[in-house]
Amino acid sequence: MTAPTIRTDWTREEIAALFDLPFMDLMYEAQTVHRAYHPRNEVQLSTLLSIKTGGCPEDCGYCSQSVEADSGVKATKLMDVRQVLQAAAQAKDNGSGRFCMGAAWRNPKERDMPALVEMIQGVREMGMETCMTLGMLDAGQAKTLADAGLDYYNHNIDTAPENYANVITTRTFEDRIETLENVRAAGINVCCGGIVGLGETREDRIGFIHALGCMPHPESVPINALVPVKGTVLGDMLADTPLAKIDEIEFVRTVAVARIVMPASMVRLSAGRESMSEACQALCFMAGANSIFTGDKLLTAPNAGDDKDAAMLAKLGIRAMQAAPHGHLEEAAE
Ligand code: SAM
Ligand code: DTB
Ligand code: SF4
Repeated sequence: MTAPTIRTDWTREEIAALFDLPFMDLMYEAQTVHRAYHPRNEVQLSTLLSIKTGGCPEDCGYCSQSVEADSGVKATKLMDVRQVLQAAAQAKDNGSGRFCMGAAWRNPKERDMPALVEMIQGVREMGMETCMTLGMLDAGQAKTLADAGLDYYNHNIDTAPENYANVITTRTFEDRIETLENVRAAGINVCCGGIVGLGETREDRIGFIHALGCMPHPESVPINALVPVKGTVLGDMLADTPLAKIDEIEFVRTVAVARIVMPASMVRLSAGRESMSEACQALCFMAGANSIFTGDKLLTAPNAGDDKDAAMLAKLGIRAMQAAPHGHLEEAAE
């Protein structure tokens, strides 16, 4: 297959038509697009660390770390640089190629910047790619992180623009776009995706992929399945309803449509793997997912764990993708 062109002029109708395809046709197309842009049977491994947990002033309805949530997550201060680097060294030993540091902030404060810069420099010196997710960034902060050597910044749009206010009220969809623009302008690779299973409609999922497909495509697109946490607005609202767990076929469809719409991006099967069968994860890889979070913890929620993942990947004949020297997609795909 000649590589499909990268388009940012997708219409909602085109995306709806992809979602409507017979499942096998959708899977076939997604895997065909995947092979035109990415090495087959390879998955990139990232490891997460929460460098500042809980007490977040934002009210994201899915999140255990919001001050609004009664989830039992204890608020902590920003971790010491030394401790962060220890965790990164362990992730590297476990075969991870990228270390993602997350903070439960609306935005970083100026006083936090020197420690963040040291973390980035330290992780890079170990030969791992670096990623951070710290909330909103202004242009100056994005430049400081870029100068320190940050490879990726994660900032999700989470859901369709028209569904955003049902999930988060303390910021707008446009605030998210502004930070993404600052990150891109600073020369940092963009990691941007969202959550499926928030109780959204198919139309919302179409709007979500449409929004991602019509911006400069993020280099990395995390697709999270909601981890329903007791004490969060959405965890409590969906509990004991038919929407408590997203239909697995619909989840796989969303991954496949993301792959077709953003052919060159890395699509990450993110939160929610712990409660997914290996068969469902295998379908996600077939649908074009080519990145996962490894380790036994995400930020606050449990993850599958290194041993379980190593066994699954071996069973599927999937290899760990080698980290690109400077975090650039073109080099990774060669
Ligand atoms: N505070 C920063 C922010 O929101 O940009 C960074 C950390 S935040 C936890 C990163 C992303 O994790 C969110 O945008 C959301 O997509 C995902 N996430 C958070 N809680 C989740 C949950 N319970 N289930 C699935 N995904 C979740
Ligand atoms: C993303 O899209 N998923 C990751 C990462 N970006 C930072 C976070 C998932 C968090 C899952 C819930 C938790 O651990 O609290
Ligand atoms: Fe805060 Fe991020 Fe959680 Fe929202 S998702 S409450 S911004 S930590």
